[in-house]
Amino acid sequence: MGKTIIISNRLPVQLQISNGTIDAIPSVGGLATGMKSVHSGGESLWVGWSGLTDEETPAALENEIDVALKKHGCAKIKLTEKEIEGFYFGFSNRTVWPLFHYFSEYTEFELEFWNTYKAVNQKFADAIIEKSHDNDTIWVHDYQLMLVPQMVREKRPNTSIGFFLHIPFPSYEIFRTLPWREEVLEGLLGSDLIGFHTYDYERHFLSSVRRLLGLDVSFNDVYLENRVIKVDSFPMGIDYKKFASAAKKHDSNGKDSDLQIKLNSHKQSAPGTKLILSIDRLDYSKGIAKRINAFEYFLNKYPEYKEKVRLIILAVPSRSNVPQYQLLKREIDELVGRINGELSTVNWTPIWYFYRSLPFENLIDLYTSSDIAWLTPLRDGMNLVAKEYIATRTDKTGVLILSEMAGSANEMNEALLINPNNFEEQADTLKTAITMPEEEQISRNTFLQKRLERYNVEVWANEFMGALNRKSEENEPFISQ
Ligand code: ADQ
Repeated sequence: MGKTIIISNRLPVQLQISNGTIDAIPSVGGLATGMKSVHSGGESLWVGWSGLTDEETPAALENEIDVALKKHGCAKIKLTEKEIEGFYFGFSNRTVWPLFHYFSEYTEFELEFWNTYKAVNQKFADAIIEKSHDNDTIWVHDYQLMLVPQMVREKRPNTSIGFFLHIPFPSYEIFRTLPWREEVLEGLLGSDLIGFHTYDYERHFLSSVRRLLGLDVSFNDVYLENRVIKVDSFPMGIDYKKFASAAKKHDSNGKDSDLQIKLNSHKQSAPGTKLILSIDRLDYSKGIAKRINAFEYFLNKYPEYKEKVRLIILAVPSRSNVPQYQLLKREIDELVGRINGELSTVNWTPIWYFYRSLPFENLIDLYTSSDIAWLTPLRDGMNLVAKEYIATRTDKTGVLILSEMAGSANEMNEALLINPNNFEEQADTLKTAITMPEEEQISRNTFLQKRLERYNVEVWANEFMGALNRKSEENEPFISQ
């Protein structure tokens, strides 16, 4: 048994350069946490971009950077500004991201983006080929690297390769519009196992494989001449313990953050007021602007809730180099300004809007202080915020309103599920959430918490790896023929 090599666009550490010294700080994101059980001391290697372009990397520090990364089991891929522009901001985020989230009107089909995407995928593949052996297991992550499995397979036909897509795989009717659709499918089919968050994404992928490549597909197997590829769904979980225990500690230690003090004073000054929370990256797929419009619709339909509810919007800056994201930022700024301007009273501002990334402790403050979480993505591969909110509700109260278009809605039937395009339904659902008896909240959340605790992110990673190992063993006889 060889080692495990994980490949993702970004490494699970952030480089910090100050006064000529380098630090690699581990990231706290879900993927980094989930992979802990797979990416463990000395036995595995994580390959990805460090977050610094070649132009930003001081030449004198190259070696030190490599040493700092090595301590975390990481190795970097070097990318120039131009490569990041075409590969990441271009093909990944102006072609694949909008297309796979059903925003056809935002999708740009630029040959130059595609060519850079291919070249950068080849760079990743070359690095893996150089660093791996035949008996290693390779796990490739996400939409930025869809060509890597086939590129590695060409040079390492016997290596076990898994791929996991963190975003939706769209229906055939959407996917077929991509000029390079066959190449993308062939890239993915270099894997032994291809994983998606949901059964629907899996079916969409298989349907595209069958219709565009004419390959034999039976249940969730794709038949190639010399290999059978397994396609399956692995809904990603969260580090349940981390969120639940942070929330417990939060309840018991007396020290409050500034944010928590503000949240407490809000509760004291306006008893009975409900806090409604939404947290997302600032991304058009998350439906933030529609949510704000739906909130205004709700306040007009049920004016008795004016001064009784407050919407907190926490939007994390994201991809601000891409024009659609700049437009969205402006749209949200204007919407919040207009609604607050029109509806605020001396005692009440309907919307609190934060545009920033917050430390983990503050996320917990918000999750634990909010009576309702309202998440309305128009499309979302999974949506981990929904799961994190439920995990922090230590007394089991709280109501989750969740878009049906989020992958997580498949596993969270006890939440109030809504269509984010239906304002009427959302206004009524907000009312239901505000008036939901505590026993009902507790009963719904009891089911949700049990499921999230059981199917946590570590189980997710282990199940994927287990399935990949089984698949590779099954493929061995084909390979040795
Ligand atoms: P994202 O689109 O980034 O992920 P999501 O799954 O909701 O969406 O994860 C966001 C993460 O960022 C959460 O863990 C959350 O705690 C954190 N976060 C949000 N706001 C923050 C803030 N202000 N400060 C600090 N942290 C914040 C992609 C796909 C999703 C899929 C995941 C995992 O788009 O559909 O669920 O990958 O596969």
